[in-house]
Amino acid sequence: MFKKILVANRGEIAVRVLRACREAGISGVAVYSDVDRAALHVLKADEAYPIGPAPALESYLRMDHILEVAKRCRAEAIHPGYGFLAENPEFPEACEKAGIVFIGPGAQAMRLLGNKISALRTAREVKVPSVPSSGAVEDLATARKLAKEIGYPVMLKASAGGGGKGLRLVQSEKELEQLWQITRDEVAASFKDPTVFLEKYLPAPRHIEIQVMADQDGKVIYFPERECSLQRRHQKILEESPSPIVDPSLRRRMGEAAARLAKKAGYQNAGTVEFLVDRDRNFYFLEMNTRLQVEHPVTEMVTGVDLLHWQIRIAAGEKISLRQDEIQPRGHVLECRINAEDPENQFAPSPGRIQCLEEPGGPGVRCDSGVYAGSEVPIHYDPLISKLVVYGATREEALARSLRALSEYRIAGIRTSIPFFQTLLTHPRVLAGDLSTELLSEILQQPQTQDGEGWQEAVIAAALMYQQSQRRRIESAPSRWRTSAWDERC
Ligand code: MV4
Repeated sequence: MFKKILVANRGEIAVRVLRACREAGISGVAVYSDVDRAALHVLKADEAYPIGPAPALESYLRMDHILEVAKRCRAEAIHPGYGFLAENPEFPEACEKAGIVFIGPGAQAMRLLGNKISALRTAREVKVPSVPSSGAVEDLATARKLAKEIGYPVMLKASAGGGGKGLRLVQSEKELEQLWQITRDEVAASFKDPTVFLEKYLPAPRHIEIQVMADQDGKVIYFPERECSLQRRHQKILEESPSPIVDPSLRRRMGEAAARLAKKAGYQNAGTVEFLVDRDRNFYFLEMNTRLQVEHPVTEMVTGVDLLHWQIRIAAGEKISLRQDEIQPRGHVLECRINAEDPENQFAPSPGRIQCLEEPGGPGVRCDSGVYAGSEVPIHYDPLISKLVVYGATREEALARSLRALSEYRIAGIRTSIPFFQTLLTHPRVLAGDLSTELLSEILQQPQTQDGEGWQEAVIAAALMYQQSQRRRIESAPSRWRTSAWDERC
């Protein structure tokens, strides 16, 4: 086993990895940019070293600086977290050259799956369903022809895509003509690989993903699904497991499909296979994320498996000793991503010093945080400051507990998305589990819509569990949730 691991990240995920190291008796090394000198991940580490100025390009994205630190402090392995260098195949290559283990997949699998066209091809080879799509499209004439074959509406996508960049819904040939060059230019400016392709558009799907874990022996296991349909600008907001629409048969079919793809790609370590699921519960492969994801605690809490523990052991060459049939969802888990942003001002970033902080606890509550009272939230990075992950025996209990935990959560000095979640978790469609990737923008456009059917029972169940006294407060303005005594002190 490794004696020392360097964490090439910051914030809550760096803290998460450092906790896993401490539990395993491994020394944890933090790296930090100038503005993160006193960040929580630095305080939680056994050693910490500076890697450059605040802009990520000059610090957390500097492979050379990070590898220099790793060599100097004799770290045997590097955990990349998510974002930054996590999905850059040049990083595992550079680690290998430096004789350091990269805790994640190999560069080859990362390249194969990072390219959406080759990932789709690989999926097809192992009979993982996907929506009808084209291969690389070079010019407008070909795009016209292929779009007609697929049938409108279609989506224009970047093969190197991510974060919604170069993603366009195209309703007609006329629109294709208008959008073709704009999209091509945008993709060429955003990615090294300018390739675009077309896909049949699936209206209002759910986004459901499968966590997989593969060891160096080629054993692949899959975990119960996470539903991540509630997103804003391609950023997930709320995640849960199990999905309200997945039954044991669909869970097994999606899991086996994900495991087949991982195996075919020669995948190693933790990864996530994303699917779109339509109203008839057909699932279609979307893409594979070659990293540990933000929402991994949802899977940890619903299965009791420590994913970091296995990531580290697999990277050290250990075989997975878990049996597939041991991995079952138990109860229900919800995760709220708490961002330093102002929900009353179009979710504008809200950096600054955290004056006071009171994180929730109690039954079923796990708060994976990257901040402390007095710490600074820099403007330079992702706005995620913590994840509120809540377990309940049932979905209703998880909802009621999440609302209880949100009501305990106090952060002074910056704006956060906490009040927004208090509204979101009482929305009829959310209470009913009637989710889609388009729901959040519908809610934001018209906050009090009450459409959708069959939600009444769930509303009543969750609301009753949450107590009558809280009900009035849920319906009132979010800003009224603070106690004045606490506010005065902070
Ligand atoms: C789609 C789709 C509908 N049909 N592809 C968005 C991000 C990128 N990873 C793929 N995305 C989508 N691809 C087809 N053929 C709808 C989306 C989509 C979406 C997917 C998952 C989660 C949130 C989303 C929000 C808008 C659109």
